Amino acid sequence: MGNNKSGMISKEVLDDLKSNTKFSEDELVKWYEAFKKQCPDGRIGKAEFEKIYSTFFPNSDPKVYARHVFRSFDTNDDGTLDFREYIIALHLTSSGKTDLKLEWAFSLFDVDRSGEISKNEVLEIIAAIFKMIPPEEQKALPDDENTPQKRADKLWAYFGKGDADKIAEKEFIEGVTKNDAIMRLIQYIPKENK
Ligand SMILES: [Ca+2]
Repeated sequence: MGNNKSGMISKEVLDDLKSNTKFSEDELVKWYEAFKKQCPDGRIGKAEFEKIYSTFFPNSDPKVYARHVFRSFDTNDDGTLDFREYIIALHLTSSGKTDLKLEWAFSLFDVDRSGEISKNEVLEIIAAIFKMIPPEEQKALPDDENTPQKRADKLWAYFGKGDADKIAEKEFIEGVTKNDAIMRLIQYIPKENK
């Protein structure tokens, strides 16, 4: 991946992105051209990624969340993402419950990559998600979801876990698939993108 000398997006990457994002072929080709202009070596760094992510959330602070999203895709820890990872990182966060999205959501919460998520990891990510919610919208949240701690407690209760328990990937994906309320707790989608 990323070694495309012609400067064109490869068919393999294009097909993959078409089936995993809401983008059309034309849009993806345009995104790719813009990406190559900004990142001629075909890879984007963490700071640049955070900057772009921030433009999608002008009324809140998505930096911490963007950092976690970046980490979840930068699986070899080299501090960069290629075009495919970049597009999926930016847009997997939109609506839907595809397998890819749920596997990714698990990796987002598994901060230390241990293969299980702890309540502390959940709290850390939910706190980052919370920062993306504009203050106006925070005020309108239900009483049992209006702080990161309450949200983490609620999520843990859905899974019937004690504070020291952990959740494995399969259990996490099954839980989220069965319960829409969990999905609502673990993501924030700005109103205009819904
Ligand atoms: Ca973990």
